[in-house]
Amino acid sequence: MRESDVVRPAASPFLLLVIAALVVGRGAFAQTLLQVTKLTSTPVVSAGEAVIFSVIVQNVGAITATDVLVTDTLPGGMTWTENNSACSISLARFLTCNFGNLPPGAVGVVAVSAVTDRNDCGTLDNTATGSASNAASQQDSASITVNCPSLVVGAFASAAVSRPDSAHGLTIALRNTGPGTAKGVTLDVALPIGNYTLSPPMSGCVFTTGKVSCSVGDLDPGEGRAVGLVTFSGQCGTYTATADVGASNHDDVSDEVSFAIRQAGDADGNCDVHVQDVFRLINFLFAAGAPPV
Ligand SMILES: [Ca+2]
Repeated sequence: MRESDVVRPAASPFLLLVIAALVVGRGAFAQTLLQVTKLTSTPVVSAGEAVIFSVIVQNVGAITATDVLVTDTLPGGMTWTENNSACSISLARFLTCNFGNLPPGAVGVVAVSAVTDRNDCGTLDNTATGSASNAASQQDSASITVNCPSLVVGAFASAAVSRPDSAHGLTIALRNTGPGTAKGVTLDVALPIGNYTLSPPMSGCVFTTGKVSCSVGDLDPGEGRAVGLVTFSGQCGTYTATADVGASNHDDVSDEVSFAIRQAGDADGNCDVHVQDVFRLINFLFAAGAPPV
């Protein structure tokens, strides 16, 4: 075979263009590398407490990152604020930071905070995005758990029926059965009759007409209180006491209890036992009259 018969691979014009573009591109289209880190210093809170996310964008490449931008759609349902003049928040939750040009190693940092409430129970997931005109976008995420309280209340009478000349007791029991602290718990009890005393005594309670109001304070998960009330009424009748419990981070809950104060043998409930009580009982038993109270 003669040498002239050997087919030499010719340098493709296309390949030359690619090489030329790469050489030129090192100057005109050089890329750098961003690193985005999302953090929280408040990974677990109770409803009503503040939550904080931080975003750090760093140029970890070898050349200046240009027009560095951080965007972050923050969890809804609360109003967020930020702490960097390069940043702004629109419509309560849309964070934008223009960090400009970041030389190699430089960082842009912003912290955002908001106050949670009873409607924020659960997990707040959040992802921040960092970008530059000469770097690929990067993302990082963080989560915050918002624990809510769960208040339960029960109203109990010491006896379903008691005598006019004996003490009648009420107990109001309340407990936080949720995973979050109940903040600023209050108890209001509507009291149907007589003058009541707290037994045992309890601070933070104030009596007004027909009512006692107690500032219970915060109740941690599992924590409870029992409030005892005693009255010497003297008035016969059937009564209902209503207990309402609320907190700054919980909806109101209530319970009620009914009890009677009655003389033995007092069929008409007027606190006196007379012959008409006997007739009233007979009338009920044999003539289908109105039932004795
Ligand atoms: Ca009577």
